[in-house]
Amino acid sequence: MDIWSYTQSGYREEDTVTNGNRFLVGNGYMGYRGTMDEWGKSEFAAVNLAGVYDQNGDKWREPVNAPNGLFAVLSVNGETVALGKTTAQKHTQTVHFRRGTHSRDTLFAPVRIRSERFVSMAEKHLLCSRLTLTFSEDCQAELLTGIVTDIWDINGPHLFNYTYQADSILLAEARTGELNIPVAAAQSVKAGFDCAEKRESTETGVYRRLSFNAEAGKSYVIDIFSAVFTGLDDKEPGKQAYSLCQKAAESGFESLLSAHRAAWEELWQNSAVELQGCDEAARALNASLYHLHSIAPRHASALSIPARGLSGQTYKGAVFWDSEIFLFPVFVHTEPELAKTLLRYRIETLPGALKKAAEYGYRGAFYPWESQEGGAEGCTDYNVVDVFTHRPVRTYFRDKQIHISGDIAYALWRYYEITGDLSLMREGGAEVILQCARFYLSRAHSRLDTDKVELLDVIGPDEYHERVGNNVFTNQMAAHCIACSLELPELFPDSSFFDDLIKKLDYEDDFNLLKKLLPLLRPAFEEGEIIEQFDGYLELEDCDLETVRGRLLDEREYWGTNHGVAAHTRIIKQADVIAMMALFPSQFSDKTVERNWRFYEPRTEHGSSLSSCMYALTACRFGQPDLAWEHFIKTASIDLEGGGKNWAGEIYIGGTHPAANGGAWIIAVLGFAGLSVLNGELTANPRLPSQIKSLRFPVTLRGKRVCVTVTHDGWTVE
Ligand code: IFM
Repeated sequence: MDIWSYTQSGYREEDTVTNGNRFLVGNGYMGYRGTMDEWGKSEFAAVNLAGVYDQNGDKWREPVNAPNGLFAVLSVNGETVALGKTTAQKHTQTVHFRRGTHSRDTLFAPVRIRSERFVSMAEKHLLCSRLTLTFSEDCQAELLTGIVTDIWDINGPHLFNYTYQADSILLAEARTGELNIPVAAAQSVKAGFDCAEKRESTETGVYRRLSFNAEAGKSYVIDIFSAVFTGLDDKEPGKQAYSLCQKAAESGFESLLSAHRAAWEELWQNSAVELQGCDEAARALNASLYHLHSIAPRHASALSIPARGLSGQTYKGAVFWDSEIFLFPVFVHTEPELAKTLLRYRIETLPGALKKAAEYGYRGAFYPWESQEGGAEGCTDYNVVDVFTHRPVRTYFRDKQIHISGDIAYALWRYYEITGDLSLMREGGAEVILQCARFYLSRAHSRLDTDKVELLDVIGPDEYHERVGNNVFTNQMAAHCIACSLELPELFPDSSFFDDLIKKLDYEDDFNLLKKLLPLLRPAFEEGEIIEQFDGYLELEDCDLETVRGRLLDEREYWGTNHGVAAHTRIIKQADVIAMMALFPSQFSDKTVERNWRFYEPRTEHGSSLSSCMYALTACRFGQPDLAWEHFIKTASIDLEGGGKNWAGEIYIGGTHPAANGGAWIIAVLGFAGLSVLNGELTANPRLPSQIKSLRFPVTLRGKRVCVTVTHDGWTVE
């Protein structure tokens, strides 16, 4: 088995959507779905842009898809040749993880079409594709290629007032509807043979037709380059796109590919985990890291990663807690600069969080549950559509999932703990922590009849139980955030930085109140107890998962909300108490973790791709890595298998799964190898499952790369 690529043979129409995700190529600036060269909007071809959003009317706000400049469809003797419409005798589609490319090889009766495509890791605005056409008979061939502007959108269209230019470089320019952001795509081609060229613009884009007399047995190579710029990159995106395409054609495919491959190779040098003992797992882990690298915002200084990466507009292209809890750990250990980029996004979007808190009548920072640019809340009050009535259902993710602020504070604190670097705290991280703590201060309820302080009416990670009281995960996150805020002064003993900040935020009284609040809010746990997920959880119906699943009337039905099948039972969507234990390992004994694991795991639907990672990690911690294995495989292979849920009620939620991709690395490195880094000091505590012989992986420590090797007999570091 080649652990550095994944190939699918044969064509099945029903795989179109999943393959678009599975075979995605990207570079953090944009993602190109794994579709055929000749496909368009009906096959969900898309060039998804990071960080550019638009709202059409009162539809959901979502990221913008750029015009597709790699489109190319062949006609042979006047007949269009297209997968899905023309019968293919053989067809394979491959994603190459190490080189960061996509390829297809399709044999139709008159022609074999091969292509190799990449979104350049060396030049963020550039997409490249090489088409090789080999004919089995002499014929008249015509390749229609150009920039398609009639593109797939879930809640679009988003681009208006197109203008086209059709000289040797094609150019399409438009503006977004809501914020009037210019978006431009250009295309150039280089054909390695003589052909006649005609150009045209139509309602669906701007094209060129390359016609030639093809000879049987001969191969014809055409290189296509497309560049995308927006008004967020440059004042004249059209000019930039045009000139980059010109340069790309001059440089040529081979040289652009080699720069791209070198950039990918460097990423792998910093991150590849060599897993010996199970090739399938090794490949799934490579696939996971491949997907993470393809969407990591290396081009920006303050940007985060949407929950479905750059695979489309699902989940409104929004950033969730996934970034801090499932992606940040990978980057802080392998590429700390990128971890900073993710966290700077939260620092920069603090104004959005302050505004959201104020809208709900609270003080401090209440971060968006689904964060878009500038910290705009993308989550709506009606985030699910009922499959029976087709009506939007009132959901409470937006207003009640208050652990989000604590999750962000948690990651900021971890960044400091792991790296010992205070720069992020100075750059605004400390202010974020203080504002998040202030939010919990204003959100907490104190009771007059007891000295208890509570967080009522919340949703924890288990979204199937809405509006519960004292979800322990939430209380623990809030308490941790407050504890961090109280520890902040110790980080700056000799400077006026902290005092100035307290003054600026008028925080003195709050600081004193937080000192009182912390012991009242912090959950207390008894050794070995089953921790109740929220008040009253243990009084809910205790039935098994299959019983609850059997109550579904429609497989797309949403399990949560008032009427959902799980809401009145102990069946939970995803790790909740166990997620807390995974994040605070020193606070729970192995015995307590194992008891709770064995209680909650059978009651967990794992309806979220975030769930298994937490169960696997904790199983390693209590010394049962074999219990973690299945969860690891499920997490790591999610995007190869096309796993995960595709529907929440009638809302499509498919795409790639960055949190699971990060989760795969977390299980391997923090779980199986038991890596822990504190203040630049590294230790490991190997817990390898029987399927794995050894793991070898790089970690970046204070700017230096060290390599850790873990076997069943111990560990070494070079
Ligand atoms: O953040 C998650 C959430 O925990 C479960 N639903 C999907 C979201 C995005 O991945």
